[in-house]
Amino acid sequence: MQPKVHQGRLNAEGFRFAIVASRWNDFLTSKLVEGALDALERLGAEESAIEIYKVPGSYELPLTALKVAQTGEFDAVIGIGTVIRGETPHFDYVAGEAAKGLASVSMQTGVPVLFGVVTTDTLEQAINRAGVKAGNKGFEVAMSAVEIVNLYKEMGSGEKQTKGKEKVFPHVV
Ligand code: INI
Repeated sequence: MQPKVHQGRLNAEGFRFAIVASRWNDFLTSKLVEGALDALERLGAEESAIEIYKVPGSYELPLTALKVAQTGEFDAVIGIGTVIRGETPHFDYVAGEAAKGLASVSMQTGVPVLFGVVTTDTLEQAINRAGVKAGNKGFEVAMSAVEIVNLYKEMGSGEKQTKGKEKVFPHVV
């Protein structure tokens, strides 16, 4: 069997991206933002097609992402933050609300909202995920954003899907 496979290309040209980034643990979070910008640039996004919104902590990411998504100006919103279990008794609340809230913004608005919040048990694990040694979660999440906007664009422009009914992903058409 060879079923038809749908997957997004890695081409950021023509798309607009918002990064909503927490300032908490900024020495790591700023590395994640740099990683995301690096990926978007390498995949062809224009500098003018990217805007960054900074918020105090990861708890503030969801509502900010909602307001950003509601502007209708962006094809995807990338939430970025760092929450370290060892650093706070609030870990579960902050990390949990950020994850639930960002997912809920996606579902409410139809705009893809990517989860680029590093949640770790230790500072060392967080350092490892911020590309200080290798691998940068910000880079990865931006790649995912580009892939998903391309997938939704393809789905939104499919003839069968649009015939006689409203488009499912109006924000990317
Ligand atoms: N916010 C983070 O993004 N990471 C953390 O590790 C963190 N800690 O440790 O508490 C954190 N707290 C702040 C929180 O996100 C809110 O900004 C604050 O509670 C005000 O609403």
